[in-house]
Amino acid sequence: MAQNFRGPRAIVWAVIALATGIFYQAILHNIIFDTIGIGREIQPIDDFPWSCNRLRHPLIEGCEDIWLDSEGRKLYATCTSLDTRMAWCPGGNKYNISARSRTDHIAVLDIDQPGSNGLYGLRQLKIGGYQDYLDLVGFDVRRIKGQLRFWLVNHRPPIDQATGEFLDASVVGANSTVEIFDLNDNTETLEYVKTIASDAILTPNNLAVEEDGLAFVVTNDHNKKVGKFRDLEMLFGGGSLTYCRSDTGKCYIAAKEGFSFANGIVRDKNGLYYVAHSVTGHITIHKMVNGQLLKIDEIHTGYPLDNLSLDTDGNLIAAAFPDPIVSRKSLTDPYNFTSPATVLAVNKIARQIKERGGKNTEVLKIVEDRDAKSLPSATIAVHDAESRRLILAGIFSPFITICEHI
Ligand SMILES: *[C@@H]1O[C@H](CO)[C@@H](O)[C@H](O)[C@H]1NC(C)=O
Ligand SMILES: *[C@@H]1O[C@H](CO)[C@@H](O)[C@H](O)[C@H]1NC(C)=O
Ligand SMILES: CC(=O)N[C@H]1CO[C@H](CO)[C@@H](O)[C@@H]1O
Ligand SMILES: CC(=O)N[C@H]1CO[C@H](CO)[C@@H](O)[C@@H]1O
Repeated sequence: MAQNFRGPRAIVWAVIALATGIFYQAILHNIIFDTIGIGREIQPIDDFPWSCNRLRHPLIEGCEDIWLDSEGRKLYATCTSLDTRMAWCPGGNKYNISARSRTDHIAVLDIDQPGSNGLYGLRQLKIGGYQDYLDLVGFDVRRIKGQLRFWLVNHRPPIDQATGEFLDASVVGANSTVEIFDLNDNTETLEYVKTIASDAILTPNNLAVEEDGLAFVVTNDHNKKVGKFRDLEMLFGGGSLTYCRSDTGKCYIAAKEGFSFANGIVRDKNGLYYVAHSVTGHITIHKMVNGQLLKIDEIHTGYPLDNLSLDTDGNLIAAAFPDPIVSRKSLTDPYNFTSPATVLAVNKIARQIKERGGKNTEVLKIVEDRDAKSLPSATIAVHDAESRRLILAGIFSPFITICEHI
């Protein structure tokens, strides 16, 4: 009998070994070396040619996303109190609706005028024509006929239509929508235009708007709004891209294979979309073909990534976590604990992809802060090509940082 079993058992073990090998290659290797970062050298900030300053004010706490108006020379940021971020953060499985401080707002800074207090005239935009409260995270902006139009991801708490009471968000998830607003520059008021609500806007993290200001693409960081096994998506991947039209309000899922916590997204002038995968550290490049956002190439950065931005010279900037284990600590005690941060750049990304392909694309580390001296626990970095400054913010950071090139 024993003889008889040897054959099948050997096959079973061979299959397990093979599967483990593949798993190791595909996933574990990635987790150990890219996600957790064993053996990665983290450099002190003094190794880099930047002089960095922290800006502290309640209006620039918990800024998830920032957008630089390089023409109007203003910086816009979606911020709220850290207490809110720790209570209500559907992407991070935090669902306590009542613990929100309801202070979400868009902060504005005049980026070329530091002023006597060094806060760049910090203030917040007013909101017009919108009755509800906004729960802000990622956003994008386009200048259309001289006016700035904002697309804001809004993690609305779910509401029972019959009673008007909140539903349990840990059971049904957030009711995430995209809100469109036009900025009235004279009064600094965002005037409500419309809401895009769709089942395809599932777990939105960030979005990128097309040049024409009509179509936009949303990253969903998970496959499901809630659920027992949602965290396993961290290991086995999850997420998708949703394509929407601002005019018709129609949305559909336009790519769903091969994501691992789809996070930041940007679109370049040639119509290519770049998507950051937080867990694997890959940046995938997508092109619209027959209504689907086809993956045409990818770049392996070797770092767990967060949000992306493109500067006016076509350089891609990525905020990365060099030490995710320490980063987790800064999520639970963000006032007292800032995690190390890394900013990566892929210069002239469109040209590099075209000429060398994703595999041979050069990924540069432009600044790193091992000792968390100056940078925030950054989830977004933008580069102002005109003044050669970097601006960094973090969803769980009580300040933002501006770095000048020296
Ligand atoms: C939600 O937050 C409120 C107010 O801070 C608190 O009283 C309550 O216990 C929290 N609920 C849960 C489920 O953590
Ligand atoms: C979600 O928001 C949309 C847009 O305001 C609304 O029509 C819908 O009823 C909301 N659904 C829930 C469950 O809150
Ligand atoms: C704008 C944007 O993509 N923000 C994301 C940055 O990363 C954090 C942490 O992963 C996400 O929660 C944000 O949604
Ligand atoms: C242990 C510690 O330093 N706690 C501090 C963390 O930050 C908060 C808010 O600034 C302080 O009140 C705590 O004392």
